[in-house]
Amino acid sequence: MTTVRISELARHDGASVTLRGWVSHTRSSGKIAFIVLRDGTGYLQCVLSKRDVPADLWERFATLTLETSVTVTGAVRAEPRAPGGYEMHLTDLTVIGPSPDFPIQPKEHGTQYLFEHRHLWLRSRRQVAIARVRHEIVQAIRDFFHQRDFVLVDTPILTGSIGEQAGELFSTDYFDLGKAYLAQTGQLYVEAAAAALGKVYCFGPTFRAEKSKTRRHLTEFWMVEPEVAFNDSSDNMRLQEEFVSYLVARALECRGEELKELERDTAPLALVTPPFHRISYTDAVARLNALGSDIQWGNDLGGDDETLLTKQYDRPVFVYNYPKGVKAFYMKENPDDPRTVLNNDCLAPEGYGEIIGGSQREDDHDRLLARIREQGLDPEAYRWYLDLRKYGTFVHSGFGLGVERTVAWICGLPHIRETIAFPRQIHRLYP
Ligand code: NSS
Repeated sequence: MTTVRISELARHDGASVTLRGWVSHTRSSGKIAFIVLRDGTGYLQCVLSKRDVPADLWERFATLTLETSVTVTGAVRAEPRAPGGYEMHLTDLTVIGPSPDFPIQPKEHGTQYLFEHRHLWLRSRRQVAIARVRHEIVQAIRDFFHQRDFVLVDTPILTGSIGEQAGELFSTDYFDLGKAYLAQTGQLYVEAAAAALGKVYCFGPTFRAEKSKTRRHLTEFWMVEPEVAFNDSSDNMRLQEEFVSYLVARALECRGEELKELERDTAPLALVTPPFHRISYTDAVARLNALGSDIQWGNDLGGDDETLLTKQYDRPVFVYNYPKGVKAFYMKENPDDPRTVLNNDCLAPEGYGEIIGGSQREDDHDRLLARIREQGLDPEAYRWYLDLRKYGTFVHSGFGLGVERTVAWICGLPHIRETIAFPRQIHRLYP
């Protein structure tokens, strides 16, 4: 007997095959019984007729509970009314592992309870759909950069130089060398690699000991960070809009089923094409004030400001040239207005807000050193980074896109914690 997966059933129409999976639903009229099985590739309705099967097989059906693992054998038949378009008429059924009192039942469970049972909750339809969309986006990220001749450079997770905010570091003892920090970004390292290879990117987990308990923050998240030699801030924004549009188009093209399962209205996603809207920070503050926000020039945009601003636009918007005071030391000063830097955030529409932070980098050795000192960082830890400005300095820029925020937006989820299998938050380390 051929063993197949549910996604392959179309090739076996009319044949008798074997399948392995978990019970996601059962019902019986007393004469006919139905089992909905899932195997990770899809869902399949299995049918059992009391009249046609041996008595022991019929009795075994009665022992099936939610998430029992089973092997089933039967004839595959096209059935337009069945989910997936096929049905299996069972001739055999074996229980592999029973599942008494599965903790997640088809009823309302609180969020807290579900996250405590995340290891089991992952099996639910919505969570499977989210995992597949995430997978597609991650694959699309790699494809986008590969097709454009970027070289992947893996950057260290244990680092000595602080990449973003000193206040949000996880640290650990590192032999005789003092403290090592878990990377907040791979950026400083891809800047070095850009001088070697021209167009590079890193893609991995990053860590921030953020005290923020918002729907947009995790303490461990995945970030992709391209860095391009000789790109200025405008080139950088053009790359971002092409990239984000590519990711959205790919999800729409390849994960329509999953987005439907998630009840995502895809109409706003279909609008995501270049060019995105562009507004300077200074104009954004004026706009926000007019909309009722009390943000003052010099403050960073808060979550509510981002939500308010993105609701004014039908596609993503770049907010560029923020005040120097709220941004990282490595951003290049704006020659036309030295109070600001040549950076941008990319805000996703429908209230989602920031998914990308990017900038042109300070390429002047002395200015960069001054910024490092101003921020109270130890110049010694950045000697290697300053070297990049001593030996063949070059205009360069790059950005970081947060995978979880992007997945939340594309899936239409209210919170980013469901976009990663095992989210890490201030109050969550298990499972
Ligand atoms: O801090 S960023 O704005 N920018 C950087 O880390 C730069 N070093 C990137 C670069 O230019 N190479 O973070 C970038 C993105 C941000 O827009 C979010 O989408 C995401 O990373 N991000 C987060 N996602 C989830 N949780 C947290 N805490 C978080 N922090 C940033």
